Amino acid sequence: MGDTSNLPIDGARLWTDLMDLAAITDPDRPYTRRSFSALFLEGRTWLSRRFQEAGLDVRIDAGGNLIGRMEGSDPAGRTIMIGSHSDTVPSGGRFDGTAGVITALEVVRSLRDAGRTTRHAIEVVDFLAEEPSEYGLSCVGSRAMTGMLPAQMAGYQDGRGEKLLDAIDRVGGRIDRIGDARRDDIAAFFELHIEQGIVLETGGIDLGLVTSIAGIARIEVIFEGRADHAGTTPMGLRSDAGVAAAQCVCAVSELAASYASANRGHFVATAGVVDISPNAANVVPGRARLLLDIRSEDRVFTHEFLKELDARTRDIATACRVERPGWTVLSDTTPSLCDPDLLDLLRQGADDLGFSTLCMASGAGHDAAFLTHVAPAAMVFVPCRDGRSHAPEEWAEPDAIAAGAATIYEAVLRFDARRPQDTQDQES
Ligand code: HGY
Ligand code: MN
Ligand code: MN
Repeated sequence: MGDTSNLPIDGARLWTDLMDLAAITDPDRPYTRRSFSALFLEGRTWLSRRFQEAGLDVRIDAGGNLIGRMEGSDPAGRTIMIGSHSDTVPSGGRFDGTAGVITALEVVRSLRDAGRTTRHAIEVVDFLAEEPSEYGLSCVGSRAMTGMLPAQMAGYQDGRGEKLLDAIDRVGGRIDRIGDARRDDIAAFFELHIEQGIVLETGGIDLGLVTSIAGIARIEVIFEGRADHAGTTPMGLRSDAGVAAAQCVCAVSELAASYASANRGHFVATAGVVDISPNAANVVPGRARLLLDIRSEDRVFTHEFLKELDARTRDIATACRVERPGWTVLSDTTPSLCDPDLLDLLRQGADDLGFSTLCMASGAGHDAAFLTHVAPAAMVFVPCRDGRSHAPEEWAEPDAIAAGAATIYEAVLRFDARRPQDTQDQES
C-alpha cells in the first residue's frame, strides 16, 4: 500500500463515519439495513444530517435517491456525481455500498476544507435499493435516475402485497413524477466500491479500475405440486414441489459450471432464494418459489443459458409430477462499459498519489452500470479481506478506502480543470 499519511482527504473522518453508519443495523443480524425498512430510513436520517453538516443542499429525488449538492462556480456547468448505496443484503457487511457513499461525502468535505471551488456542481448520492429488494428488483433509484424503471417493474409487490411504487413514495420519492428523477446534466459519475473478490488482495494491488460491469438477469421460478400428509402419502403418488426445487437448484449449478468453462468470459448463476410452502416437517411441499441470479459479460450467452434452463425446469416439473406455472424474467440488464477517459483520470490520480492500479471487470452489479446509460461513469475498487462480501466478515482496511477516496478526489479536480469547451465537447 502506498503512503497514506499525506492525502488530500481526511481518512480518519471517513472511517469514523463508516463505522457510525454500520452501527445502524438490525442487532440480531449484523449488518442489516434492508432498503425501505425503518433501519434504512434511520440510516438515511443520519446521512442527511452528515450531508447538511457538510454544507450540501439535501433532497430526495422522485426516484427515492438521497442527493446532497454543492453548487459549482459556473451556473451553466453540469454536474459531477459521486455515490453508491446505503442499503445492505440481509446479514451483509459494513462496506458494500456505504464505502462509496461516505467516500463521496469525504471528497466534497475535503474540497471545502481545501477552499477549492469547482466549475461543475458536485453531487453526493445514496441510490435507493441497490441490493435486490423485497419487491424482487435491485438498483431501483439508479433505474429511476436513468429512465429504466418502467411501470411494470414499479408494480412489483413484496410478500405483504405492498407495491414498489408505494414503497418509493413511502421513503420520500414521487412515483407520480418519476420522470423528474431522470438526469441529463451529469458530466461524470464516479463510484468507489469494495472489490467483493480476491484479485486485488492476492495481487497486492492498491486499487482496481473497473472497465466493465457484468450484465445480470434475475428470474422467478414457481413449481406447484400438491401438499400431502408426509406420513401416509406413498412416494410414487407425490407431487413434491420441494423435490422439483432441489433439482432446479442442482440444474442451475451444473449448467452454470459448464457455461463458466466455455471460455466466453465471466459466467456465474445462483439460486439464492428457495421458498417452499407450507414449509412444515410433516407436509409434502405443495409449492416452491425460487429466485435465480445469472451474470455474464455476454448477454447472448446469458440468453442461451436461460433457454436451456427453461427447458430443463420443464423436464424437472414433468418428472416430479408438478406444474411450473411461473418462469418470470424480473430483470435483465446488459453488461456495461465504464468510460476510458475517466478511468485514465483515476489512473493519473492514483499514480500521482503513489498507488498501484489494475484494470479489471466487475462480476458484481453496481449503480454505475445504470449511470453508464446517461453519463461517462467509472468505478474504483478497493481490496477486501479474503474477497469476502455479502457477509458480516466483510472487511476493508482504512488506508485502502482512504487511498480510493483520495484518487477520486484527484480525478474530480482533473476533470473539473479541463477547459469548458473540452468538457463541452466531452459532454455534447
Ligand atoms: O448483487 C450484486 O452484485 C451487488 O452487490 N448488489
Ligand atoms: Mn451488494
Ligand atoms: Mn454494492
